[in-house]
Amino acid sequence: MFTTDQDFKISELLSSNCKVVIVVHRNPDGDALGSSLGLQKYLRNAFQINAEVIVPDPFPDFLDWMPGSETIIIGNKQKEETNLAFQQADLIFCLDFNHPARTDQLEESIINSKAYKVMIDHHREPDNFCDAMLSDISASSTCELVLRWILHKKGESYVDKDAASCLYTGMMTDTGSFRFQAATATTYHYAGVLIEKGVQHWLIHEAISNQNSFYKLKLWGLALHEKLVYMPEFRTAFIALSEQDLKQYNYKEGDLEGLVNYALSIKGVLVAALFSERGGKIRISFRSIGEFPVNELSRDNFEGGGHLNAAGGVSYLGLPETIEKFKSILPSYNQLSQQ
Ligand SMILES: [Mn+2]
Repeated sequence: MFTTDQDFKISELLSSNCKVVIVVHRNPDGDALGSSLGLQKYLRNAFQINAEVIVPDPFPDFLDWMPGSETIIIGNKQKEETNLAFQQADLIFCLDFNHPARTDQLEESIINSKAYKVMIDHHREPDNFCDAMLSDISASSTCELVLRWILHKKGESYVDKDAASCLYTGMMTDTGSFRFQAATATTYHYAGVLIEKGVQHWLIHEAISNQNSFYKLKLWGLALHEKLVYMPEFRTAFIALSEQDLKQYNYKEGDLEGLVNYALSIKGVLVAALFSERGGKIRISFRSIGEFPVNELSRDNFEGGGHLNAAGGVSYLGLPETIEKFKSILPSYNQLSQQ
């Protein structure tokens, strides 16, 4: 939790009806949007503050049902609104990221702002760029931490159904629908608290999971039928998609979300990766089961990081070269060759 001094400062700012900006990482996901929109609604209910939620780039369509999503400012499209909001801000909440570079072009605005900066996040090794930090890598999600803070402030009565639905979404998406190890007793308890607020959890699961487009399914079909590679000797499976593959099926942001989990679902597989060639680079998603640290694998080899069981990375080599690099590092991980 924040220190007493930090808590006091934040409360003082909020009670003075200050200008608030809430900012999240690029490629905003369910946890980034859920935590920011949940916090936005809570601040409106508890302090009559209309916080501006700013995302560096557009969010996927399957999240556009979220209450408040229509108020979101897209940083790389609405530049004037973005600059104005940062200039006026007295208080900035940095949610679901540990380093300002994860906000791309917004990094400068965050660093240069004179506002009081508050981080709420669950990624490892947080950078020291905020005045107050609620950073806990054992939390399932940033949504869980936002709710923890609200409950600590005895603000539960200001969490209405909309805020609760947003916070539930991030807890759900960051834990693979409450399946991952990161989903603790607290996560389940908080989910219960939110359901008591009126969250229609079955509709949220429906809204997140059953929103496939025809082309997306065709792309997944291609990925699973032709692009899935299984290396039983290293308990590893991966999928690699070229720019051409994505174009062929009318790729839209978010279409690959969750695909890597199919590679991970092969019996006996401990590590899965998805390589996709987009915008002149290779984006990589890693997943693992148990103790295998894909965040370290990504940090050491693919300029990335994240969580023990879920991490991202990037490669500026070509697609075939990137895959060769990935294959070449597998033998150095003893955990993968021991049966
Ligand atoms: Mn998160």
